[in-house]
Amino acid sequence: MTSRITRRRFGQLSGLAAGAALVSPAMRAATAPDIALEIAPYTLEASPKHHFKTVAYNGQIPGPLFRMRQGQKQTVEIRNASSEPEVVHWHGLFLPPEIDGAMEEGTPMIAPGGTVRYSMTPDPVGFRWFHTHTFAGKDLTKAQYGGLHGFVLIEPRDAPGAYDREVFIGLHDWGGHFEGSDDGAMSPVYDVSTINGKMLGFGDPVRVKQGERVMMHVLNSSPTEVHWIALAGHRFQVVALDGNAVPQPKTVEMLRLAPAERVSAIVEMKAPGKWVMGEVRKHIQSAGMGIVVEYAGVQENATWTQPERLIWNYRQFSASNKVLPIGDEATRIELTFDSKFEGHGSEERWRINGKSYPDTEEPALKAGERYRLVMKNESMDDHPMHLHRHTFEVRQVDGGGPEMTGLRKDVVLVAAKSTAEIEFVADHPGRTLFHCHQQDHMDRGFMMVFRYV
Ligand SMILES: [Cu+2]
Repeated sequence: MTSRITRRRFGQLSGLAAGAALVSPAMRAATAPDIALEIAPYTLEASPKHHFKTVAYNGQIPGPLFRMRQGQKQTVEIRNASSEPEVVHWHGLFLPPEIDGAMEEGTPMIAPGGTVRYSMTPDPVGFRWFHTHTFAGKDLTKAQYGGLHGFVLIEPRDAPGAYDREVFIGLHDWGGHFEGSDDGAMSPVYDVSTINGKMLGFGDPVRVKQGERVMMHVLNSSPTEVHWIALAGHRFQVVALDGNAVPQPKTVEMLRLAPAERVSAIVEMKAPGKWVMGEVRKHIQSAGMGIVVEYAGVQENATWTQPERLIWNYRQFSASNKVLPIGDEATRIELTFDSKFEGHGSEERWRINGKSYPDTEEPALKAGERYRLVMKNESMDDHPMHLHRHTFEVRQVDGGGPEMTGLRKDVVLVAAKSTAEIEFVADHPGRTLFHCHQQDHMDRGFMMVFRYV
């Protein structure tokens, strides 16, 4: 315990906002928090031959799973035992900006050696997650590249799920370096890809029994990569996207997850054997992105079957046929995404309406009003756009088709050279960050803040 005392630095009180407080050892001893996080150096062993020196939550990757009840107050204590300032973002929760976990909203950073304690009220119900929200720049071991992430499940007060087992699956990519792409700009590429911190064949298998219905909560915590996941011999009944129940559950061959997206899907275990669940694209599965799903009592090698095509669309889960409610005219906010080439061998500068953060516009929202973000992506890249502290409805993707309803998310992948439209009600006053979840893009200006007036 002495190490805790010597690491404390009283000079770091500045910048602490309401709701956060430095904790004395006496206070800590008096009441144990519901949620305790320690951020500290860690070496990940993805396989005996692949080690990554990084930083982790509570000495594990992925970090811990926190189960919470909706509306039941949680005390949180975060100790930063790393050598860099840190901040923890609660992704998909409706929290005040002081604790949401983005300095752009006003959450204070936790200095090295510092501890913060605050309380939060978990909402909404569903599969959420937490992760670091720092800057990496050219250092592809930092921020989201470093794999600081963990799972949150906010459970309703009643209603047990219609399944026998829950499994949490986290996708990540490691060992990134910049490489020039066709257009001359630099993008990260990776050496190793993992599921729950392990390369295929090196982690514990997911153990199941015949006849079980298994709820798979899959999170893509990759700093920059979209991933496609299949489970050989099985199909996924998708019941929730980004933790929110979909209007039309659908059974699909594979899942597509952009960075920060989550899919919750039920798998019926009715094909006894030993199977690979992993990236559909061979080179990424070969780089490690896979996990074995093993039925009880089966002795054989794990089997993979290669799907021929990548198939996914958001629309199939929405209630496209529903008649839209009358009179919910939303105020349109037009946002054009593009990038500014800054020379061969450089990363581009990302822009929203011609400006990069911190110079981006700060659109004003009125509490209780409905807004439609009309996003025009003029770039050659797909962008996973994330709105903090709110849930939105996906209304249009890929530039057209009938209006979609009922598909509630907090990240939407806006395809290259395409448009997408989302709507949300401004019901959580306070500064609200909106950004591309690709770490290299947000680091290069792809962020803006909405403010309430
Ligand atoms: Cu982007």
